[in-house]
Amino acid sequence: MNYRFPEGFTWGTATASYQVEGAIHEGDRTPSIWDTFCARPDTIFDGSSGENACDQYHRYPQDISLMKELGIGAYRMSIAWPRIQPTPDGTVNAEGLDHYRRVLDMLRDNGIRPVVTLYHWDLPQYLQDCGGWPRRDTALRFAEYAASLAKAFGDRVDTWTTLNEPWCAAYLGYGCGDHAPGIKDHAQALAAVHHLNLAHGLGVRAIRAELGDKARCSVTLNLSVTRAATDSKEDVMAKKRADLFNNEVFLGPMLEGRYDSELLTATARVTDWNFVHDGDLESIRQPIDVLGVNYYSTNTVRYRADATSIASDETAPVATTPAGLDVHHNPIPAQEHVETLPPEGELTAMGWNQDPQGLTDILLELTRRYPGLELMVTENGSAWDDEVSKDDSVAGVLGPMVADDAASWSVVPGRIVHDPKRVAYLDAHILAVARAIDAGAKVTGYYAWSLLDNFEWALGYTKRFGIVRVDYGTQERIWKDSGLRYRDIAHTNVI
Ligand code: GCO
Repeated sequence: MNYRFPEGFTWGTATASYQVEGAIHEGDRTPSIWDTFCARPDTIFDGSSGENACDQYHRYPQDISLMKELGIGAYRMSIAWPRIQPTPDGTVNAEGLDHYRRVLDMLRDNGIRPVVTLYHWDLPQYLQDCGGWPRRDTALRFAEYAASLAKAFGDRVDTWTTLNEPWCAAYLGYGCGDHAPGIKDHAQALAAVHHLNLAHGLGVRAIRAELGDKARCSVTLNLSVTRAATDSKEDVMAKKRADLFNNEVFLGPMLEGRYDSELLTATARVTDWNFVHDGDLESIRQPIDVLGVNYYSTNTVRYRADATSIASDETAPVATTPAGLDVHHNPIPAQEHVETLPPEGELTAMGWNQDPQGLTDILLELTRRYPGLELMVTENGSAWDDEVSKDDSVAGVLGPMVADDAASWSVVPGRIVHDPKRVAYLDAHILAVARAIDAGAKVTGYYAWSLLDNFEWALGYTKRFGIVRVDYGTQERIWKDSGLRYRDIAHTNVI
């Protein structure tokens, strides 16, 4: 390995509000659908919630000094909608804005550009009470929310990302119910898909209406990389069907202003798509400056002939991303003939395969389809069962003194997690980005998921993705080898 990334390539880390902030009762924040969902029995594997998470709401000064130590150029964070508009009338909450203004300013003061996601799944509960994403009004409310942020923050934000992974918000939230708000209804899931697409378009428009064309706008998709088990006509058809509902249903409207007609015919028994109004596709297709790609693993599928015995509403648990989908409880409609094969090779703690080539492939595929489109890898990382070792030679990172908090360490000294598998995953995937750039993809940034171990949605705190460990008892941050490795890469720009 000895690849030097282009001058100006951005090394970043990513988190999301509900996964790291905690402080759910502070600053006049009201509940999001995730607070409600976590409070229901048997929704979260370890019975936990984002109530405390990594306490970044209070500890952001320490976390920013940690990022500075890492040498990263950008922080991909998200804003909690119920901190900004806590009440159904949509009044903008000054305390919510002030909190994020302080975070954004401190990032800037430390030379770290904020890449801000407006929606990383924490929908205000009051909007779900009116129907949530299956209801058109939620998209209109999102545009108002986006406008209020653009007005308040202006050029404090480097890149505006409307949505994170609408795939998960729609299909896991409304299709199989593994995520908030926990609804199992394919018709609602498809309506949610469309209204999330609409929210993206209206959101970009609202941001540009406030800030003009100089506002750098994006959206982050978790595009699936699905391979056909063989090149038989049937298996290739199964792959196409998976691609249609995983990828095309977002790329089509957002980048090309259209829904593939097969989406409609394949779901005729589920919905008539009457939620798509005249002019919607025009609204959705807004020019974006950069597309965010989240990538973890790949799927292999084959054609399944006998679909008759498969009930679409069975309730066996499934993995929380496209990897490892179980057709018996598929969050996505019209997949009866698509069988996902068990993943192969050494699996991560999530049960996902490791396939760095898939990252090169998706970046090049996007480049082929949308020549010149700027791309950034907005999430990539892996969960492993980490263990902490004592090591007196490990230096800490001192953060700013915080008056009422004795713990001013950003990272404590004397302890470390040796995580060779996460290091190997990181290296292999960064190299995969390098290969894509070499082959012509315009990739301008890579954001490691995640800066910190955090609340992994339905899996609670049982899966650790951080390049820095969090001790949830004390909120101490502890180095991992992967964090130190990433620090080298960010400082040298070389893999
Ligand atoms: C995701 C989310 C992250 C997850 C990560 C690991 O986009 O699914 O953006 O919040 O924690 O992907 O599963």
